[in-house]
Amino acid sequence: MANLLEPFMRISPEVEAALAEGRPVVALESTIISHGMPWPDNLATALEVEGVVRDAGAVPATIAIIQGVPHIGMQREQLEHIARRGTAVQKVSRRDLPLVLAKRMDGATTVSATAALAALAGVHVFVTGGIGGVHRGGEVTMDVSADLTELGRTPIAVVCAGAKSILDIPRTLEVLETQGVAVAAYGTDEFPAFFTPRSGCKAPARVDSAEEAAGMLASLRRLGLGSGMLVAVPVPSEHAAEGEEVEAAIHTALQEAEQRGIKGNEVTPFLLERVRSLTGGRSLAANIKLVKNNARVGAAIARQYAAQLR
Ligand code: PSU
Ligand code: MN
Repeated sequence: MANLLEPFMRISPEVEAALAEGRPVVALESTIISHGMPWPDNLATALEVEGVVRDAGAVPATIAIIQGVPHIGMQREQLEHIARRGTAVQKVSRRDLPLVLAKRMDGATTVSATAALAALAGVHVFVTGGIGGVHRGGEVTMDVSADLTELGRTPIAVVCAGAKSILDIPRTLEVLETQGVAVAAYGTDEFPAFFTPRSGCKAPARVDSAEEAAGMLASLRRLGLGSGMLVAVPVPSEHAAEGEEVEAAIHTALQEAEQRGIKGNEVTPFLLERVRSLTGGRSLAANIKLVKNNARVGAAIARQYAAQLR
């Protein structure tokens, strides 16, 4: 019988060294690469985001599963493999981890699976674009992303640009409260809605610096609650997509999803792709810009957090 305690993850030497020395590390997800953006922009963006994290003084740890082995920190060829295969790669949320590992499959990890693996590896700051949430109509379908329950039980700070208005943002905030997730908007009182800084929802809390966000993370870890936090960074105004254009595209995409009976974990990738194509790629440009902005903020939080632990 295989030894159950055998190391089952591969942590890259660069990430391993940073963790051992208490230097800042930032986790990055891979479903955004396989299912969130088209080839070849997805590979270019993944590499650029890693570069932004490095330039800001932290070590990037992109997480994906290669032949059943979770990788914390990826080689360029591995990133390219996931990016090229795109949606042919299995999308992996927390529930999919046992199967994908047991069957030695490749997998692109969502926010939920990435957060779980990052925390196991000892990484506590994680940057992405947008998190999953309660889908519109979720009070009937119960389509609520595992990202929300993950944040309720994993001690990690997820830095994002809020949630897209393909989702029901007020109910997403309600579920985050139920899950005990500390939610703070970064430099604003309003919870941002990905392409635009405005969602019409007040954020439960506000932080005005990376130092303040890191202080929240340190308190959360000290308390040992086991739950996580969300730092929602508004898209910089010069990169905000045209609000009305994106809203119209979202409205059309939601109707199409309904007509075509799109269900389960295919809903989010379907909506993202339709919004991208209906806006003639303008939503993709905004998406890339805001992920890089989140990477800068996340790396600053990771640096402050590492400094506070010293
Ligand atoms: N929202 C985005 N871009 C993305 C995703 C969400 O704006 O790429 C991806 C993330 O990986 C997120 C996942 O964790 O979709 C959520 O999927 P679902 O709604 O099926 O839980
Ligand atoms: Mn879902």
